This record gives sequence, C-alpha cells and structure tokens, in this order.
Amino acid sequence: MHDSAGIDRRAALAAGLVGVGGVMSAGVVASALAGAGARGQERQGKPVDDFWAQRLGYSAQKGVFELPPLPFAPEALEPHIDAQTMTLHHGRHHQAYVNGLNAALKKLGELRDGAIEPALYRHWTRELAFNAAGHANHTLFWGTLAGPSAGGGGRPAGPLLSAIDRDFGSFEKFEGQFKATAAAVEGNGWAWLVVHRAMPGGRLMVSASERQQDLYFWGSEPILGVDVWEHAYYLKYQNRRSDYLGAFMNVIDWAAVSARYAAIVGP
Ligand code: MN3
Repeated sequence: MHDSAGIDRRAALAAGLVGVGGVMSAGVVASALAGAGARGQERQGKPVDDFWAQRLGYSAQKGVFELPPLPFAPEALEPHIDAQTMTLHHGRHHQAYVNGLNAALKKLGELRDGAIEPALYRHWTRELAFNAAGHANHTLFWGTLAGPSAGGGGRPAGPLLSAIDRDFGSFEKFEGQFKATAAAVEGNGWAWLVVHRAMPGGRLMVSASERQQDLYFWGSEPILGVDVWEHAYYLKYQNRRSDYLGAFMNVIDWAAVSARYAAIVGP
C-alpha cells in the first residue's frame, strides 16, 4: 500500500516511524521521514509518542473525541470482509462508541458541577468505560487490517514471529489458541494477542473481552484483536463465527502488528 505522498508504508513501518500503518497521515510520515522530528504533536515542549494519544482523535479545540477515518477503502478487505459490513461497522457502530464516550464525559462533568443527581455516577462511569473501550478497540482493529492486495494474511516475520514461536510453540499453535478463544467468547466481545508489560522479553499471551472491556487483562497491551460482535460479521457469515475467524486470518496486517510489538518491547 502506498499513501498519497508515494511513500511506502512498509518502509515507514520498518523505519519505526509509525506504529500502525495507514492511520497516521501522509504528511506526518513525510515529515518524520525527512527527519523533521515530527513524531506526533508537541505538548508543552515534550514530544508525545504514545499510541493511544496519537490515534484516538481527541480534538483539544472542540473538547471531544472524533471518529478517525477508516485507513483503507471499505471494499479493501473483500472477499473476506465485505464492504457493507465495513461501512456500517466503522460509520455507525464505531461512531456510536465515540458519541457515547463524549456523552459520558459531558454528563460526568455535569454531575461534578452538581447539575444532576449523584446516583447517576454509577451509570455514567459504566458508559464511560464501555464506550472508551469500544472506541479504542475499533481504532486498534482498523489499523491492524489489510486486504489481499495490501499484504494481508500470511504470518509475521522477525522478532514477533520469534516471540510467537517462543511463547506459543509455533505460529499454528498461536492461531489455534487465538481462534478458539475468539470462538468461545460468550455473546459479544473480542479475542486479543497481548504483550504483558511486567514480563520481560515481550511475553505474548492470548486474552479475551466480553462486550468491550469486561475481562480486561490488566497490565497487558493489545497488539491484535478480532471483533466477534455479530455486527462484525453477521451480514456475510450470519451465525458462522468460525468461518469469519478463518477469513479474518487472511486480512491481518502482520507488518502493522509487528510494528506495534516493536514499539512496546523496544529494541
Ligand atoms: Mn465492532
């Protein structure tokens, strides 16, 4: 995949300039490649080099989160994930989490100022956690997908593949655990490939979420997730979640996942 500036995204990834391919703007990549030191925005003179801070689309000017654009065309993942699913999933479902997050922040501000009943703290803090997780999960999700013509599928290389072999035994064993975990999520949720920050050497594990954040594995940082809410697959696969999971393996952008792994684990 090439961005509008004609810069090879994988070259930028290999140079460690972007965490998840395609999400950062061409202009930012171009200036970083030019050695302009533009690795994200400056805040009070200190560079911000944080995955979530850079990607969640918070507008300081407006004081709200905004839906980041899908980093590829809705039909890019065909035939594995169809364009209509992608359009609805990003434009309606992901947008709803962004809206819900903004609403929760606004209501909690009103609570703090005494405008509404304190009993509603419980409701709105739940709304906050659910919608913030939904926004973050989908933002990560889009950034780790690539269609067949953009290098999606296959398997990772380099340090990530070595770590998968070390921690799961083989790529096939990882894939088996990842798909089995995703297939077993009760109701709506996600399966994740995570790095645990407290364990040395970039230790990898598979975890799961129910809904957006229930079962969250504290201390872990996701580098790949598969959305198994029915809205992610029902139009094309109906109730056949395992068929969707098989297709999903063909649209994983392992270069992006590897870059995320490297950014967490370090050199
Ligand atoms: Mn979803």
